[in-house]
Amino acid sequence: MKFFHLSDLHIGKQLNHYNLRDDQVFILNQLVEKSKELRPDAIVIAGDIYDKSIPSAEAVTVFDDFLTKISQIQPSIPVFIIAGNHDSAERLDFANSILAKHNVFIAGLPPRDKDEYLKKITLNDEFGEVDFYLLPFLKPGYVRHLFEDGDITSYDDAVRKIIERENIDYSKRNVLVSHQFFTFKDLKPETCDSEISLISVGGLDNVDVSAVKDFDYVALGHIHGPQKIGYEHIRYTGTLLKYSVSERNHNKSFTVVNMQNKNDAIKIEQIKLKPLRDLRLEEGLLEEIISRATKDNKDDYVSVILKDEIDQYKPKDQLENVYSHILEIRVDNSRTRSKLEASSEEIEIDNPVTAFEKFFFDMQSREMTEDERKAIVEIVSHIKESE
Ligand SMILES: [Mn+2]
Repeated sequence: MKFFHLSDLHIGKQLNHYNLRDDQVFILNQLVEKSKELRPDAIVIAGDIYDKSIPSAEAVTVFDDFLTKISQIQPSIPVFIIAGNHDSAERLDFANSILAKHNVFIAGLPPRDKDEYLKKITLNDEFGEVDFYLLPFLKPGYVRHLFEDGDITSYDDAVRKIIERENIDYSKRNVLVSHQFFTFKDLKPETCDSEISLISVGGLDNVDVSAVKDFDYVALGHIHGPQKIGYEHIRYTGTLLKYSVSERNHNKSFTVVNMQNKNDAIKIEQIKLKPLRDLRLEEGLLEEIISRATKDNKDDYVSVILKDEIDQYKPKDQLENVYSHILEIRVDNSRTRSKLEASSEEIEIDNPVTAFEKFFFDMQSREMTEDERKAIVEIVSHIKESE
C-alpha cells in the first residue's frame, strides 16, 4: 500500500498583497504529474484545503480543477479529505455522498449523533486490508454531547474518546488522518509564522500523541514544516509552498508512505516540489542585493533587509526595477537600531498614560483630544484595578 500524504494547501491564500493562485496551480499540477508517475493507492489531504472558511470562487475553481485532473487518472485514485481549522466543515461536506461515488471521500464534520462514527474507508492490497479513519478538525464542544456529562474537558479528551468509541481492530493496519495540534509529552512541533495564529495561547488545544500511537500511520496537518512528532509514524507533512518568510529554509515537499505487512517498518519518503517562485530573504547593502538578481531569481518572493548606513536614493524603486515580487523592505542600520533602543527606553516612563500619549503622537503626529485622553485614563485605571 502506497499513499500520498498532503496537508495545508491553503488554496486562496495571499502572501502580503500577492495572489498565490498561479503558484498554487503550478504546485498542484506537479502533484498530478507525480500521481501519474508514482501511481499511489490513495491521496490523503489532512485538512486546511482552503485558506478561509468562505473560499473565493477562484480558490474553489483551483481545487475543483485539481480533483478533476486526479479523477481522470485511470485506474482511479481515491482521495481522502478532512476539514482543517481553516475550512468550513459544512461547506467542505457539500455533496460529499455524491463525490464518494467518484472516489473522493470528504469528512468535514465530526460525528453528530450517538450512532454516527468517523468516516472509514477500507483499501486492499496483497497484505490485506488497510482502514483509513478520517477525523475532521474538532473542538471539544463539537462532540461533547456524544458522551456523559463531564467526560470531555479538553481537546485531548475529545480526540481520545472519539477514537475509543470506534472500537478499532488494531490487529489490522490502520491509518488516521487528523488536523489537531499533536504534541509528545512536553515536546511541541516546530512552528512557523504562517500557522502561529491558529494555535491558542497556553497550548490548551494540544492532544498528546499517546492518543493515536496505535495506528500504523498518522497523517497530520496543521503544522506547516514537515516533521515527525514523538514517533516515526506520526507525521506532519507540511505545506506545499512557503507561506511566510520564516519558512524560507523549509524543504517543501509531500510525503509518500509505503506500508507492507502489519509488522514491517513503514517506508516514508519526502518528495520535493519545485515552486513557480521561491521565497527568500535578501539582506545587505542595496547595491549588493541588486547585484544578486539573476534571470532565475528575480521573480522570487523577496523580503528585503537593507543594511546601508547612508540613505540610498529611492531604494524601493531601485529594488522594484530588478525584483518583481517584493514582499517588504526593512532598514536595519545603526540609526534604526538606536531609534528602537531609544523608544524602548521611553516606554519606561512610569505613568502609562504619558507613555501612551507619546506613542500616540509618534503614530498619529498629533496630540490626543480630551475625549481620547479620557478613554485612555479610564482603560489604564481599569487595568490597574484588575491587577
Ligand atoms: Mn494550516
